[in-house]
Amino acid sequence: MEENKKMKWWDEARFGMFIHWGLYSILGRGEWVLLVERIPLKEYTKLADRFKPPKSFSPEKWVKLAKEAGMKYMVLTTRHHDGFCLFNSKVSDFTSVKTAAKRDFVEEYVNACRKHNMRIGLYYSLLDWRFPGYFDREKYPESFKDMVEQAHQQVRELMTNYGKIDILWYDGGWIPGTKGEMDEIAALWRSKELNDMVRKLQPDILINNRSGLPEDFDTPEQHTTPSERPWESCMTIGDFCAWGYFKHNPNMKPTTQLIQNLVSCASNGGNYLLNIGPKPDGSVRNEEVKRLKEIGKWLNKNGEAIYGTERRPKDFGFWGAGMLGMATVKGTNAYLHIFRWPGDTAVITGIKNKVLSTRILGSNRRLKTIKEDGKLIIKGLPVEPPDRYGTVITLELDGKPETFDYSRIPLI
Ligand code: FHN
Repeated sequence: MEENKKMKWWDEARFGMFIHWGLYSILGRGEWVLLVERIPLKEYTKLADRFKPPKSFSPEKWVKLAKEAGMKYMVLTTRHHDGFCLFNSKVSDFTSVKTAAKRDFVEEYVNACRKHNMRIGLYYSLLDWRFPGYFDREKYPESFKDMVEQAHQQVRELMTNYGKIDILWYDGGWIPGTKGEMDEIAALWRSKELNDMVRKLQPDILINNRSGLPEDFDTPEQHTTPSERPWESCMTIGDFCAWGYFKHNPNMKPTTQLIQNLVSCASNGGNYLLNIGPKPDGSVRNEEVKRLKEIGKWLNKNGEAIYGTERRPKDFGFWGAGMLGMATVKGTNAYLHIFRWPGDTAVITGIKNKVLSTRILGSNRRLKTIKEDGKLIIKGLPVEPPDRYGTVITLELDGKPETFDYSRIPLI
């Protein structure tokens, strides 16, 4: 399939759900707990005896929540850095299938996604902290080799046993004792060989850039810095270090900020992959559910200004990303996402196009718009912001959105 054709659905999706869930969820101190507390492996392994979500839990609950939030795809940690697999593996006994749960959660998740027409992403951590060779490959060369081999085998299993997969989301490619150069990382994981195999098994799959090779898209983490290539920003709702369930996680971002992050991604042509860290029983904490439902409601009304939007032209942010908010564009429409409501009149500078109509998204009422000295003056707006999370004003333009540069023009 042609490259851009393959990316089309992803490019239009703009919003996805990331899920970090595994043994670490039991301890409630984040997904790095094994390493940061240097828990003896024997002790940590025993957590598998307690990882037994109730029968009533089904990953379908996550899928339904993602749908309600307006998300178009999901990415589940099939295995994080602790090596515990949520899937059946012939090359490891440390899996949810061979321990207390006796369930293949990847299979359940994949089936639930298919049932609800949700695009399917699988996260896989290349590194596995259980291997001494990961920490010191000079001292334990065989162990390092085994870890790499395990990754190849397990990625093959994931790409073979669950039907069509839309995204392979690698993580944990970095290796202690290297300079972290991409070429070096790719050589150590034999990533070219690995990804060739993946593409053979899953011709339409999208692969992220964390195996040391650029592949299909970049993955800025906890920030929304755009890149020239396709990109997706992944973020937690709570503190930056808490992807997996962290019981005490007081800094949950407010819904306004999460929506602004989503708009910031869309306005720069990127996707937003927003994380939840379910509890050990699979349930999602109220603070996360509440925010996701609020975003979903907002998207129900304003999705037109997010899904399928294009990377806005350079400099289009001169006004769009200015004092009032940000802009997204689609075809000959520009959408002004007003986060800081100006009152009954909005003054927008820098738009070159002729404006054919101005409306608040979702309303048929045309707003009076005057073009004066290159400025756009939108009149008759409600005095108070119509939407507390962000009101979208749609400008229908006479062509593709264009701006002119004000920076050298003195004030009159
Ligand atoms: O170490 C991980 C972290 O736990 C989390 O999974 C994030 C998600 O992108 N990735 C790693 C750090 O880059």
